Amino acid sequence: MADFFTDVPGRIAVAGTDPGDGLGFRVYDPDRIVAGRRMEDQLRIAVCYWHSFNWPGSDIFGDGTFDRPWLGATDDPMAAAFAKQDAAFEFFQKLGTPFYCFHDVDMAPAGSTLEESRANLDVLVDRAQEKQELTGVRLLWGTANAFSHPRFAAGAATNPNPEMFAYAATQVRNALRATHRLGGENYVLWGGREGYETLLNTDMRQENDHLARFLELVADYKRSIGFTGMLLLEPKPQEPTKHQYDYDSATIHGFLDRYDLLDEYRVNIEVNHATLAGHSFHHEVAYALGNGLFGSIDANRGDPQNGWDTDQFPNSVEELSLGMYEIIRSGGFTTGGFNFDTKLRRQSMDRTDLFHGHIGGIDTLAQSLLVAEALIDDGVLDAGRTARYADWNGTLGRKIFEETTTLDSIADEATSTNLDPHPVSGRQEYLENEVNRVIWSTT
Ligand SMILES: [Mn+2]
Repeated sequence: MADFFTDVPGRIAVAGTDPGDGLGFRVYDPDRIVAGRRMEDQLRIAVCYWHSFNWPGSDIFGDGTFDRPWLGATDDPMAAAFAKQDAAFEFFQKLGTPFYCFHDVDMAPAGSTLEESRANLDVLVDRAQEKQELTGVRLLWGTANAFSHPRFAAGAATNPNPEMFAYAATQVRNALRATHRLGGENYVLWGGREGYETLLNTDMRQENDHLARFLELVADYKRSIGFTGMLLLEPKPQEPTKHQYDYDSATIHGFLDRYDLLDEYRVNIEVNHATLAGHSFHHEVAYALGNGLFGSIDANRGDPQNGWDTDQFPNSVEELSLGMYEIIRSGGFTTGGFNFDTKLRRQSMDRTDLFHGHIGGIDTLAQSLLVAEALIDDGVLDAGRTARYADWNGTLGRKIFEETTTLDSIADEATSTNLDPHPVSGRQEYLENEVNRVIWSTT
């Protein structure tokens, strides 16, 4: 097929060779060594299939605005899927990033039966396999869409009807198998409609039991086919349901612990979902890292002035640097990476807008990575935290954790020594200034 992105003749230039038309990276340089690894291997950037090639630019008030000729232009859904796949791989290759991600129904059209859907997916997976070999582009993760079709209005794994559970299980079985065939490094389960609108019709405990059973079956299946990638759950607090069961990383942590699934799953944290949950991205990353749950990232941000999931391209070094700092100081990604689950704004209808969005977002991540390295080398945050907790290495701090210590023995000693501790400054403003010093001086 002829090129679709005709205004971009070849590979986007890396930093230092910017052609000056905005279609070149200003910071991203795959081979630059940052914190001991190539920048490309630290960031592990992935482009998503769905918002970039499947979504027509529609919103709840209006139809699609984007130039996506494979959507609805032909009566043959397989021919359309081929055209979409050609454009997607052309984009991946021209952008020059190493990974992509997909849902089953993004890549292949759903058939009229489960068997037809599976067969369609198999054909597109064969084709994707050839394109991966040809281009060197790899699969960061696959997933199944068990939320768009009306059958999933009341959820998939948590649907009151076990037939919906079985339908979704079949989709996940097929998508996980496809991910395995394509050498995917992770498999993601976003809760989609796993949540509830009203307790008037919902048994929350039963629905949670069903979700856990689903996740247990998926983990067993993963082992049975020898898939060694990571299984990831994606926290999101609201939307589409009012109460999503996978609210945030801490909620998922408690859920996995309760159902003895902690060894099987980690989290895929989205910047926008972190902020919708009332957290910073920094908080969600630090929580996941601190509890052995960290898996992968969706880099898309929200808009600070509204409360929904706008999935915009990242553009704030301030927002991303501290999360990046936590990731890099913990050793960086293993199987995860930064996926661009990002949507263009509806008026961004030029074909090159998809490049501008990704280029700016990737440069923002690249600059944040440089800041993270500089923060680690500078040491101001680590030194401050170490000093703040230093007394826990002293006599009293150690004694509190001794097995013979009781509440009485602590209280007796505190009383007899007339304990009168004095508070010290948390120095937040000083530390914020120190972070800015590093951000402003990083090149
Ligand atoms: Mn989102």
